[in-house]
Formats: sequence, C-alpha cells, structure tokens
Amino acid sequence: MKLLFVSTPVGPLGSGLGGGVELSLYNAAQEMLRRGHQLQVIAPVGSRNDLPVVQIPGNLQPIAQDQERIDPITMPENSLLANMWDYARQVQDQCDLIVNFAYDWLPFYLTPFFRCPIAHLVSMGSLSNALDQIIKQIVRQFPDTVAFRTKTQADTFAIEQQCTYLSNGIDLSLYNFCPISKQQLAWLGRISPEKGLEDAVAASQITNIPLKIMGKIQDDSYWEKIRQDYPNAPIEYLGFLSTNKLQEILRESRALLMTHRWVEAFGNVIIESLACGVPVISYSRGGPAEIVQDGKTGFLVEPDSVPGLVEAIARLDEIDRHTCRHQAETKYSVQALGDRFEKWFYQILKMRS
Ligand code: HBI
Repeated sequence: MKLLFVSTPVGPLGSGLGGGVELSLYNAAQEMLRRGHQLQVIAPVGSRNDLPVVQIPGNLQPIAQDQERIDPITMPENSLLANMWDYARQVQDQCDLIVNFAYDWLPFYLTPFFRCPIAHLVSMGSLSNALDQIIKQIVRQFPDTVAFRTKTQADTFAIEQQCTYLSNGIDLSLYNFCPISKQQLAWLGRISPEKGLEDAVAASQITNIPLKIMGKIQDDSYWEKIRQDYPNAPIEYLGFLSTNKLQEILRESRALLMTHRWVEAFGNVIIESLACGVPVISYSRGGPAEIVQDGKTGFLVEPDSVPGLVEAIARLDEIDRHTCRHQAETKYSVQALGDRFEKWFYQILKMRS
C-alpha cells in the first residue's frame, strides 16, 4: 500500500508534546516500511527525521485537554493543522490511504471532501462536543474508518457501531527485562493535571519509597504546586528521556504508578513497564483497566484512592516479573501492532474497492 500518515499538530514528532500518539505513529510507520509498504509522514517543522517526514510550518494547535467540552473549535491563524491537510489534499492521488493521527475536528470534517480514503485513529477519550459530533458522523458515513485504542475509550463517545480497537505496540527490543528491582517506584507521562501525578507523590511520601518521575512538563504551575504541596516526598524528576534512558530507570523499579484522572485511552507507559518486567499499579479507569491483569501483572486500584495505591505497593511481591514481560511480548509488540493496523487498512481498502 501507498500510505500517508498525518501526525498530531500539537508538537513536532519526537518532541514528547504529542504523548502516546508520537510513539504509535513512529512504531506503526516503521513496521509498515519493514513490511514493504510505501509511506510518507506529514508532521510539523522540527520533527524527527528518521522517518520519511515532510515538515510543514504553521502555528501549533491548542491541546484538546485545555479546551472546555462546549468550546467551539478553534483554529489559529496560519494553522499548522490546516497546512498539513492542505498538503495531504495536494498529494492524495499518489496514496491508497491517508491515516489521521490528530485528535482534531478538521481531518474528520475534510474526509468526505477527499477522493482518497482517510483512516482515523482516535487517541483520547471524549473531550469535546463538537469533536464527538463529527466523529460520530464519520463513523456513520464511512463505517470502520475510525479506530480507537480500547473499547473503554470508544464507549466514552457512545458509538453504537462496532469499531476497530488497535490497542498499541512498542519495539520490545528497546526494553531490557529486569528480574530484580531497587527500592524505587516510577511514574511516566506528560506532567499535566489529567495525569494525577500528585497521587503518586503522595503514595511515595506515605511509603517513603523514592519515586522516579519521567516525562515532559506540559504544565509548569501544576508541577510547581506538587513541589510545594509535598516538599519532603522522596521524589526525583529526571526529565523527558529517550526510550533507552527511560527504560534504564524504569526496569529497576518495583512498580510503575498510573494515577490518571481522565479516561486514559490506552496508556503506552503501561506496556513500556510490562516490557521491562515491571508490574503496574493503576487506577481502574479507562484503557489501563483493560491492560493490567489484576494480581498477575500488577494491581487495579479504586480510582483516585491514594490508600489503594499504598495497599497495592505492599502486595508487589505477589507479582512475577516474568509474567509482565510475557504479556508485553504476546500482545504489545510492534509486530502485533502492525498486524492490527495492516488488517484495518486492508479492511478499509476492500470496502472502497
Ligand atoms: N490536542 N488538539 C489536539 N490534537 C491532538 O492531536 C492532540 C491533542 N492533545 C494531546 C494529544 N494529541 C496526544 O498527546 C494524545 O493523543 C496522546
């Protein structure tokens, strides 16, 4: 197939601002190329160049989490999102399929105006009425061209039709299994209110187990408030690390704490943790509740319950770290992800032929 991937407009590919979508796009792209498909990526100026990327200029799109549910769709002047899709319009006749990775209104609205079929990967739960509406419209008009990460996430859009659930996948060769651990916990993710970092810090303070924090600080005031509220917590912020540096810290941890406030669509950090053999203690909310096998590869905790986190930490010796790695190998490898993407793509092309 001749594929055109259009990236998220919230930040250059590789900047970390696009969170899990960056990893998904990169892994899916690499896997499609490995399978012999032709592929081009449209992404913002400043994106990583270890993929065939066309870099497009323009003003970044405000992140959807910062908008209110009833807010109208906003478009900045010289919109990067609009510029990326104008380029896609120009080259569409050289493609078999365009794949949209943005969580934005415009790509969905443009779908009927394109001659080339467009596949949409929805990367977060429902956040905006206007976006929900256009997603439902495209699901109706172009069945099975819209995929979600998990069923739990798809349910937040109240979509009746059966949809594709892609889950996610990572290059397991980048994560080295570690059978033993140091006396430390890990927290990974964009440092932003919807990720609930303060609960992990509170659990670290109560158990007095050091917490290693890794990820992009997306909301400075939120991070500063956590530092002020927990001045004595044994925490250490290590920055936004490369996958290799990240797994060096993660693999030696007793567990990953997943303390998300919102319906996390999937939770890439969970499969990164499992790949290292590290159990996951997660709030039982959203995609993570479909991934963590309670009592086997980690623990599912009552959402927003810090005491629940502390109780789970006390039970960590019940988990066999080999079971964690095995779950990643069977379901979350790049090969398994590639199979799911490829099956979805062929399904769409078959329907269009
Ligand atoms: N916000 N407007 C907008 N568009 C995106 O593509 C987007 C976003 N916020 C976060 C985000 N993408 C990714 O970090 C998540 O999809 C994982």
